[in-house]
Amino acid sequence: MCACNPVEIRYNVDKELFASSKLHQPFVLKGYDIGPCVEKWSVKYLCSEGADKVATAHVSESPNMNFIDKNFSYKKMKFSTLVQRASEQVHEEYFTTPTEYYYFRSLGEDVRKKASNINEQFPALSNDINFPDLITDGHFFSSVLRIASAGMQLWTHYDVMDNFLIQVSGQKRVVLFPPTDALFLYLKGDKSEIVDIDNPDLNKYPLFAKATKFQCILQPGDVLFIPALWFHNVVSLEFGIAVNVFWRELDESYYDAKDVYGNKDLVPAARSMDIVNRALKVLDALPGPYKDFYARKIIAHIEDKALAK
Ligand SMILES: O=C(O)CCC(=O)C(=O)O
Repeated sequence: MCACNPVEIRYNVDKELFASSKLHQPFVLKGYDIGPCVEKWSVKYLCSEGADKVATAHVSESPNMNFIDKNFSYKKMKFSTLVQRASEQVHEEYFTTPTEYYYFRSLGEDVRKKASNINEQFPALSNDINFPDLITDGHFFSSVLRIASAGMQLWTHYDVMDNFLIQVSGQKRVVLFPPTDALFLYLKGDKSEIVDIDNPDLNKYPLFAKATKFQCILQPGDVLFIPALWFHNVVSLEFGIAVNVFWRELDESYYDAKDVYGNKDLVPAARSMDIVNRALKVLDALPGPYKDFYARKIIAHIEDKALAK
């Protein structure tokens, strides 16, 4: 049993209230008309609409894909092959052991310079989907097509932008943790080191016991609001298709101009991290116990001066 808090469910969201940031908590928006994609996006339709495209998929023998063991590889294939294979994989919990799990997230035309935009990469598909009418004009950043085979679990991570995750087909479990849990999640960059959040090794990760889990099961047609910096871990309970839309809540100048994924730390945060790393090098000049003592003093100082009270 999961000691989880349910993610709030809403059937209506007031645009002004949303824009005022008063709703900066995850919620599942139900009953929003996301368009004909829910009925139209069958495997056959997707294969025909993206038939000529080449796609790069994450492929793994483990359902629990993660960057810590790097237990997946990137494989290039025809988009239609990817959709076909991803849809055919059966998760062992249900039937038999699959040989491969697939995960696809669309990328921009120039993967290093441009963020994904499904209007450009999948123009025919983009006509079938309505994004929630809640994003402030001019703040849009990217739209990403995501395809996952049954059982696929995506590592716990945060993004620096607000995000609507629009579930088009298949059920999906999403577990979220608030940004204030950052110290309990053993971060490596934007990802948590804890790969198995359902059976965590609490000897290795004792602080994880303090984390606050929020959970929802997305159904086709549901839209999940994932605010910037909220950690999320996603399990596709079935073969699933989703689109997510990222947008910038803050002024553009806060964001790294080279960020095409929406996950590079904000410019002042990245600069602060560089300065901390330089400070740590300075501290290295001290013998062990002195270094430890001053490191603790610095932690106390940061806690006092920078954490929200
Ligand atoms: O649903 C997925 O496949 C992943 C969602 C995700 O990580 C995101 O929306 O940022």
